Amino acid sequence: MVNLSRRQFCVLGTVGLGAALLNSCQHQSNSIQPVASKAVTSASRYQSKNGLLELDLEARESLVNLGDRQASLLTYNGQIPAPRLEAKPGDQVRIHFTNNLDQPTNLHYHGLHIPLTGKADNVFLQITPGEKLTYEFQIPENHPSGTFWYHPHLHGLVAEQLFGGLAGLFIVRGKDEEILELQAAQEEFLVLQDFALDSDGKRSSSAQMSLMMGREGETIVVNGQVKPNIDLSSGGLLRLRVLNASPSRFYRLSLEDHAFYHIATDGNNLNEPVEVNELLLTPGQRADLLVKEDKKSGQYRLLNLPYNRGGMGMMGRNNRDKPITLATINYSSSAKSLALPTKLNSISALPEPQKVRRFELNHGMNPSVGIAFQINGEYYGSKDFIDTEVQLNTIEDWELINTGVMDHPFHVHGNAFQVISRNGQSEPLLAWRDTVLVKRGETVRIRIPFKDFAGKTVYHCHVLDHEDLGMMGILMIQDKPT
Ligand SMILES: [Cu+2]
Repeated sequence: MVNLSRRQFCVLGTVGLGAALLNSCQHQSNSIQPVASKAVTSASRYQSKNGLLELDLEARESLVNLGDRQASLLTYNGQIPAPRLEAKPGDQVRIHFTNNLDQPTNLHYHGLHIPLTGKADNVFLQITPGEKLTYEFQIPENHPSGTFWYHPHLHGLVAEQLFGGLAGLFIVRGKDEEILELQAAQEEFLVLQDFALDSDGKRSSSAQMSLMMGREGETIVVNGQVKPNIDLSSGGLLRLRVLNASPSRFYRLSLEDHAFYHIATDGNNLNEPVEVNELLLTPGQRADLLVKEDKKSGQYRLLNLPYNRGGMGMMGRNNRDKPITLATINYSSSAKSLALPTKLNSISALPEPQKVRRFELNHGMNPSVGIAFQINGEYYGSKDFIDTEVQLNTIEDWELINTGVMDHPFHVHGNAFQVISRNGQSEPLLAWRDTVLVKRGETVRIRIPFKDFAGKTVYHCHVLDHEDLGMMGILMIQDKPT
């Protein structure tokens, strides 16, 4: 890796990082003072040690450098993106969390298969301003290796807090990552976020119309940088681990003159690499992509291609009508040619479900806020009972029917699922996902095994304004028949 600033090095630090340098990056982040007057942009990573991942995490407003300007954003530990957390299956996780925002918040561990109750992945917790809470949970021994993330999930404030910047990666590194070809690849993490800022670098408030569509900002950043250059040290194989941490913006990714080899959907490896020319990443989703550095030396733009996610009459708009450069990847070709992995996982299709349910996604009216986004005609909070009750250790098919005019990426907390069909056509790709796009007019059937953890959680649209405006339901996983 060449031409990287110290900050980039900390952000992009890879397998080869020396312990001393890593400590230096962590020390740098720990030493940041909790004041909004100081510009800080460093991002760090925390790794588990002797089976424990322990850190202090503080949510607060901070000044950060975005490209050539300063912005006042909501951060964890003053950083955009938030520190990258890395743990192994079986590890204990202890996060000493402090809320120094001026509004309540909490933490959701998106995609992790961990307890849904207590001080774990419990979205019903509410941490008021000034309050501290220690999150503590164990990552199961048999947890898949993969790309997960953490962000706030307090209903009504989720979009605003994500759009403020609160998001970070949570990487699980287990045995299924010990694939020689992957270990030989150069690993880079790309956290995609967008912000709406005024001329003073303050966060602009969103108009009601844009909340209906889901808010998007004109400033797009990759790892907190505007159009960064990613310099690769030598020709070979590049592994891009991409997170869409935007509250609403879709990213239709492509790399000039290169194909992607898609190796993981959300938090799980595919069985083998799948060659694609582009990849659509909706809010909440992650993708792991290999790129062969086999073209001539040069600069290749990572692009966000146009995508129309629908709209409501006059409010509708296509988000962008021409490609946008997200980052530029630079490499010098060499004689070195690294092989692609051939086998990455051994996913088998789930057995037939015990139950089938239907969920219709659309919008309607809520007397108190106007337009509400709904699941089966109900908006979140319109009643105080459980929307969906399932039994632990059963498998269900959920038919997700989008009868509205906008696309909705659907996320289920706690348990990954397989997509069975779209509009009645079998899904060709056998994969685990935790967030799936249901395009307007589309019916997507997913199959979910409810495993290991009973308790109350949620499912919702991951266009987070839609979630905040009601497109969420409560899921109760019962551990014995009632
Ligand atoms: Cu939606």
